[in-house]
Amino acid sequence: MCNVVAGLLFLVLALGALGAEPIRVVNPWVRAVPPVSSVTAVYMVIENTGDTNDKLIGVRTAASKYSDIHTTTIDQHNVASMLKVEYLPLPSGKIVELIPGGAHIMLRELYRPVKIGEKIEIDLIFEKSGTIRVQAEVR
Ligand SMILES: [Cu+2]
Repeated sequence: MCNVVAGLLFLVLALGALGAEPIRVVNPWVRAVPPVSSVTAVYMVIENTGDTNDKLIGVRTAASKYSDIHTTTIDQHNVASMLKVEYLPLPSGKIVELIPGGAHIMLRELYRPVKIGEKIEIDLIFEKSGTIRVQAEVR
C-alpha cells in the first residue's frame, strides 16, 4: 500500500516537473508617465530555464494600440536611440533583463492614462512557449 502511494506521489511530482513552464517572467512593471503622454515602456526579467532557445516574438495588451519590442543602442557620440526589433532572443539557461536604458517593450497610443499602482494585463508571445499573460504594475 505504501509503495502504491509513494509510486503515485512520484508520478504526480514527475508530471508536475514536465508541465513546468520553461519561461519565467519576473517583476513586470510599467513606467508611470504624465497623463498627456501616449507612450510608455514595460520592463521585466525573463528567464529561460528550458534546454532550448526561445524568442519573445510579440506583445499584446488592451492598454495600447501598438506594443513593440525595442532595444537601445548607443552611437559613437554617446547618444542613445531605440530600435524596433522583430524579436528578443532568449537563450536556453539565460536571464534576459528588460531594463531602463536597455531592451524594453514600448506601448504606443495608450487608450487611457496609466495610474500608479494599477496593474496592466500584458500577453507576451513566445516562439516556442506560446502566450504567457502577466500583470505589470505601474510604478
Ligand atoms: Cu522604446
